[in-house]
Amino acid sequence: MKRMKTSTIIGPALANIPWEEKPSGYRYPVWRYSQNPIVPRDAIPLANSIFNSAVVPFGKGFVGVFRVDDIHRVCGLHTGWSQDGIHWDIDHKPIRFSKAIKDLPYEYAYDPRVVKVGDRYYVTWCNGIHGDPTIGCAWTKDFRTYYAMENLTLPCNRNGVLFPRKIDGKFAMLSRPSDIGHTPFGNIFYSESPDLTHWGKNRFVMGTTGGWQRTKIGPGPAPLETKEGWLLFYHGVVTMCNGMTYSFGAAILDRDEPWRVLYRTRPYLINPREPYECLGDVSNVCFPVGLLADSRTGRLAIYYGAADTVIAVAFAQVDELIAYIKANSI
Ligand code: BMA
Repeated sequence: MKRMKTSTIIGPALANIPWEEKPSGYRYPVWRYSQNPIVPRDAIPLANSIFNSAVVPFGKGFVGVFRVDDIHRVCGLHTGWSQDGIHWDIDHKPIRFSKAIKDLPYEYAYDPRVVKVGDRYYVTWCNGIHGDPTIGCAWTKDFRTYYAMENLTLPCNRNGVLFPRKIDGKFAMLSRPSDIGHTPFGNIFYSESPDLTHWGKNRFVMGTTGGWQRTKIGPGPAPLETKEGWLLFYHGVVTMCNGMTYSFGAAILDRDEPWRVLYRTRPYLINPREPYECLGDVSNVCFPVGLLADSRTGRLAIYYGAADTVIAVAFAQVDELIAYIKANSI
């Protein structure tokens, strides 16, 4: 009897995941979409740049929360809709949070992540309070009404990312404590909460090492559960003579104790080298924040902001990628 190959990804199939085969002869496990960038900087009126945005499957298509910096250079979050995950229709007006929590300051919002936990979608982002960055959070079921929640951390913190399921009965988060500026340091930590308001069990996950991840690192899209552990794409920064260069790699975290790092890439997976990654408002940035996965085929589509200006997509096949991470681990 023919045995079905069991899927490495623990999650639903996604038949309409955006996809393009790897160019023949390409050596590495993550490759760029040939039509990048998929969202130009001025896709909606008054946009200066659209980048660092998160997407999830929704209905027959996809929905996303987009970072839009406007022509006043104020950053905000906008909902976007797509049938194919490539062509996006982004709402012209920023998200307005319903039932905003009284007295909760809300000054700016950027770098959203979106993840479904149970029957709610949670949006987390870098939220300005009293001029300092912290992790904002809201939930929605329809991406039309968003309910604001308490901030998930004290300032200063950026890159708050929720896990797609509870760990040991608690909500779980990765985050990257920081400072108020262009933080010259940064390690990834794990925290748990029974209710998304009260947080504890703060554990160190991983820190800077050498090369492309020498200055700081931060979690990217929500971790993807696989049989081998949580697959986490993360950005890494090296400070060069012309500023910070943002690349990304991936790690595999223990499924039950995600603060334990099983493997982590020594080489980057994607680094700034295409013109749209090297030239823009902030040169040399590849910043992953969105991930789609199809458990049937093992296909992955990774959404990343390029040069803080536009959105690009890269693809990978999960088994090939995990084998590469293991073979090239620190
Ligand atoms: C980080 C954040 C990101 C940005 C990156 C590179 O600190 O501000 O939004 O992509 O810097 O400028």
